[in-house]
Amino acid sequence: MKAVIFDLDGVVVNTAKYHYLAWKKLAGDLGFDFDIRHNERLKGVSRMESLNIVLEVGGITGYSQEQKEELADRKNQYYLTMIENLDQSEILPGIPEFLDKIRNAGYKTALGSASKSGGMILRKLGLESKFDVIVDGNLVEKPKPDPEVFVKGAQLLNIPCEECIVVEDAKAGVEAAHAGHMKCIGIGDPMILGEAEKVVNSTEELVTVDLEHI
Ligand code: B16
Ligand code: MG
Repeated sequence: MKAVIFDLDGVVVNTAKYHYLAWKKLAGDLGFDFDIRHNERLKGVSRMESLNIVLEVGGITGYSQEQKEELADRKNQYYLTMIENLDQSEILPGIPEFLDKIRNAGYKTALGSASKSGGMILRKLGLESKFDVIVDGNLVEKPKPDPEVFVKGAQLLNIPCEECIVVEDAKAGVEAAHAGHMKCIGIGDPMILGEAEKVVNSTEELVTVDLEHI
């Protein structure tokens, strides 16, 4: 194995809660409650696909493409306001140590995030220099579970996909890794991420994983 490709939201930083709160606020504007129970479905999927899920949960149909774009933009404005003061304190536990450990061991590192704010968030967290390559939602068109975001990372690193390991917290991301012929370490619930080669409970456990035997 030569490289580790990191999802951002839910792996490097807990922005998932701000995505959730921003969608909840939008749902409030539209007159319904978006409950945390439905949030798992939004993880790792694109902004527009997330909007479709939120509208489905609210039983809302009939919006034009233009109206949907306005709603997605509005949610993004809520989200950007919520993450304005994001800083290093929100980096998930063990991530800086894991990055240092694997980089010292010679692995290359990449970000592979569906979020258009991915690069900006890494800068806010002061982690930009820990990644050899940064691929975010601005560089790719096809949302996870399409492997494009990870394959692009491997290409920019100049490393074959088969020698890359993806770290993901979302089912769509595990599927994307496998579609790209990469191995995957899941962070979270084995019931949801069971298809990953290895699942750990939290980011803190990443340093204990033997990357050559997953
Ligand atoms: P944006 P990841 C994903 O980030 C989030 O998990 C998902 O909830 C979000 O809709 C998507 O990015 C797009 O984000 O609206 O900021 O472009 O997990 O791929 O790092
Ligand atoms: Mg994620």
